[in-house]
Amino acid sequence: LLSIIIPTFNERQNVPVMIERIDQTLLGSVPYEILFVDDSTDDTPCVLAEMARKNPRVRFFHRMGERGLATAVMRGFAEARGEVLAVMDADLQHPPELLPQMFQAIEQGYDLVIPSRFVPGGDDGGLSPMRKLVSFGARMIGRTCLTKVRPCTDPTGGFFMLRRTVIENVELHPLGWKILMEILVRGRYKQMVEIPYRFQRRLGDRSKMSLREQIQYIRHVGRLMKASPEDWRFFKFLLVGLSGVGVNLVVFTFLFHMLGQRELTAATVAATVSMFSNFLLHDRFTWRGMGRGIQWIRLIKYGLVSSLGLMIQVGIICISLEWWGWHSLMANLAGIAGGTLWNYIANNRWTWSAQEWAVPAKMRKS
Ligand SMILES: Nc1nc2c(ncn2[C@@H]2O[C@H](COP(=O)(O)OP(=O)(O)OP(=O)(O)O)[C@@H](O)[C@H]2O)c(=O)[nH]1
Ligand SMILES: [Mg+2]
Repeated sequence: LLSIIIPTFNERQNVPVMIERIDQTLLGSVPYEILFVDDSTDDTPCVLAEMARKNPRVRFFHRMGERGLATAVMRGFAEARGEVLAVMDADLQHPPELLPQMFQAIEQGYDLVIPSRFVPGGDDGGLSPMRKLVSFGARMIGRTCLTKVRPCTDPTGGFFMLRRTVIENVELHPLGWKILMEILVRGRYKQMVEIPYRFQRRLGDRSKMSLREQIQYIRHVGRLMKASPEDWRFFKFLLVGLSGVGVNLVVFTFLFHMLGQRELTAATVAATVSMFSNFLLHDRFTWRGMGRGIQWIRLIKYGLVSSLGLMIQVGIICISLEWWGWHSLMANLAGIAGGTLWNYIANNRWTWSAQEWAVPAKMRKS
C-alpha cells in the first residue's frame, strides 16, 4: 500500500483537483490512500470532510491550533497504513503523474526516491527569479554544510517517496519545513535515486513560504550539522581558521603600526602566532579528545601539514593565474579553498587521527 501524505494550509481550491489527478493516475494500478494533514484556518476542513465522505481512499486529520509543514508530515507518517510513503504539496507544483514512476523505483529496490528539478530533463520554471535565487542559496547551504545531503540535487523540493523502514524507529526532529533534509541526514537508507520533473507554477491560493521559514531553515541546518559529527567538526575547523585571521591581523597591526617593526618581521611573527593559536584551538576545540600522546608531536605534524597546505595554496594560485588566466581574486579564493581542504583532511587523518597506527601483530612485543 502506498500512502500519499499531503500537508495543507488553506488550500480549499486545490484539494479536489489534487484528488482527481491522483485518482486518474493511480486508480487500478497501485493500491493507495491519500492522507491530508491540515492546519487550515479557512473552510478547507469542510472540503476535506466532503471529499473523504465521497472517496474511500481519502482520509484527513485536522490539527487544531498547530502549524508547521514538517510536523504535519510527521503526523502523516504516524497515521499512514502503507509500507511505502510519499509526500507532496497540495498546490500541484508536484505533478501526481510522477507517482507511478516513483513507485516503480521503490519496487526496483530503491529506499528513497526524490524527484528533482536539477537533473537532466528537470525544470524549475514554476518559480519567480527572486524565489529561484533564494531556493538556490538554500540548496547550496544545505549541500555544503551536510555531507549526507550532498548526493541529492533537490533536497528542498518537498516531493519524495520512501520505504517505511527508512524512518522506522528513527528519531526525527524537524524544524520548519524541510523534512526531507531531516530524513537524508538521520534516515536509514542504502539506495537513493533521483527522477527528473518539471516544477509547475503554483495553482490557486497564496504561497505560505515566508522569511520566517527561511530563518528556520538555517537553524535546522545548524541542528543537523551538530547531529553529524564530521560536518560539525569541519564547521569548527573553519571557525578556528577565521579566528586565526583575526589574531594575525591584530598581531601584525600591533608590531607594524604601533611598534614600527619592519613589514616582513611583523608578517612573519603574526603568521607564527596565529599558527600557534590555531593549533591550540584545534587541539582543545576542533579535535577535542582526539589527539593521543604528546602534544609536541601533534604540533610538529600540524606544522608540516600547514607548510604543505601553504605550498598547495600558492601552487593553485600560480596555476590558475598563469595557465588558466583567472582573475587574481578568483585565483586567491581557489588557492585558499584548496589549502583549507588539504589542511582539514590531512589533520583529520594524521595529526588528530583517533586511531593509532596499526602495528602488525608479529611486530608487537608480547
Ligand atoms: N499542514 C500544514 N501544511 C502547510 C503549512 N504551511 C504550508 N503548508 C502546505 O505545504 C505545502 C507547501 O506550501 P507552499 O505555500 O506551496 O510553499 P512553496 O511551494 O514553497 O511556495 P510556492 O512556490 O509559492 O507555492 C502546501 O501544500 C501548503 O498547503 C502548515 O503550517 N501546516
Ligand atoms: Mg507550493
